[in-house]
Amino acid sequence: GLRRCGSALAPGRPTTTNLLGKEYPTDDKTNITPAIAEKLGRKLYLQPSHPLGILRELIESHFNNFTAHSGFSPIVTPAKNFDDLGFPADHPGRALSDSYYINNESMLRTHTSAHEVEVFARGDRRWLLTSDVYRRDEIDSTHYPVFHQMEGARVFRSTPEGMTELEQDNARLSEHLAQSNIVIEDVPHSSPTNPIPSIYSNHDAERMVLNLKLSLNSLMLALFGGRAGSAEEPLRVRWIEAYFPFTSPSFEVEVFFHGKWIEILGCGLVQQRTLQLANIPHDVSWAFGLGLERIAMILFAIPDIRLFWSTDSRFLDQFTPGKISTFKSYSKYPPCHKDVSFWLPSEGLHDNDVFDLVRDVVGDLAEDVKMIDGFTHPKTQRTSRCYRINYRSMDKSLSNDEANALHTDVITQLRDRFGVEIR
Ligand code: FA5
Ligand code: MG
Repeated sequence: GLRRCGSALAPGRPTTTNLLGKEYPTDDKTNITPAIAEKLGRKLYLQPSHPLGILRELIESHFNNFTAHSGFSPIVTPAKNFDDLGFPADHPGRALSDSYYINNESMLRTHTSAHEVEVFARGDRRWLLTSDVYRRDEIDSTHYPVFHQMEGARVFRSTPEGMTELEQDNARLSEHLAQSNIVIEDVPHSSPTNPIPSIYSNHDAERMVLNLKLSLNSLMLALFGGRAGSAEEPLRVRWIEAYFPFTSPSFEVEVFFHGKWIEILGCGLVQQRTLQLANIPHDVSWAFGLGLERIAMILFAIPDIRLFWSTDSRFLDQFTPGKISTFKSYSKYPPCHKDVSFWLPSEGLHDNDVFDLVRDVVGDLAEDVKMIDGFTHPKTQRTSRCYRINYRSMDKSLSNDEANALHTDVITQLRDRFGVEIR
């Protein structure tokens, strides 16, 4: 956790922070909160009877000839998370409002792609990597500042032999999919807005994108086939053109579930920069990154993303290693809405600062937080905002007194930390 040592330069900010057993100096970039620090090292995805662990093993057994990595430290340099992957200097993801920084030199990875260069550099040619990732974001039933991703990649030699291997694999996968109850809405393998980089010949790139699509469609079938709807209803998968700085062409994959399209993953052909930094400039690769919670919430019918962090046996005891089962809600305790209105400080305040403060002060007792009103006074030019916080425990009924006490803490901290003027 964060240790307050009292610095004369930055009163109130601890001078060091201890994360995963190591002491890190803090500085003007530090924005990691104790609520986040506490999540490091939980390794939910390694617990065999946790839904995230069950899902990880399912995907690893589907890609059974891939090397499965886990346990890479979440603390990385901004260079690994952004620069090495070609993120421009002004990319919004780098902002303090979007990412957690420990100090100027280190941050919490925002995606598993942060490890692409080092895993390619080890010489792994088919690999998976699972880990916790961290993003400052809104608070609701599908967003949590810590979630889990799995990265996967497959490297090919851009030689005639490499491409023959690719074609054989494409033929095998196509045959398997042709016999399955799956409907795919496809996009072109490339387009003027989703171009093939010059290191790839057009012909090789087309075959690699096909391999990527076939590999991921067959994963979607393994995960969702038979569970998407009734037995007669096919699984519907939709491919969409996307953009990532480290792949091109790039795509997103969505699955139709309970009447909605759900974004499952991003993927594409790996850009030259990554391959060069990894010392494999003569090879080509595809890569994907998928969100484990998104998939697990569907497969296990888990209604709220906070549940993954529950230590309540009524949650944990429902799951069996190796098995997808339907979660039965043991509680829907009454919600309790409370509003807070305030004038912003002159320097303004980011929504994510408010959300993070709520998580920090009341932990998982906040179910969602919404900005419900905002205006600027025409004469004074001061801005007012009103946030509605929905307090609800997943484990017990919260009394109105308890909710009031939580809300009072939030208001006090908003005033003390951000200098807002409560209305
Ligand atoms: C990425 O993170 C890229 N690194 C993915 C990638 C890897 C692209 C390799 C190309 C090659 P994105 O931010 O879209 O992309 O996140 C990927 C997936 O993580 C999403 O499709 C979604 O399933 C999941 N995800 C993203 N944000 C959240 C969130 N706040 N909560 C839960 N899951 C999320
Ligand atoms: Mg996305």
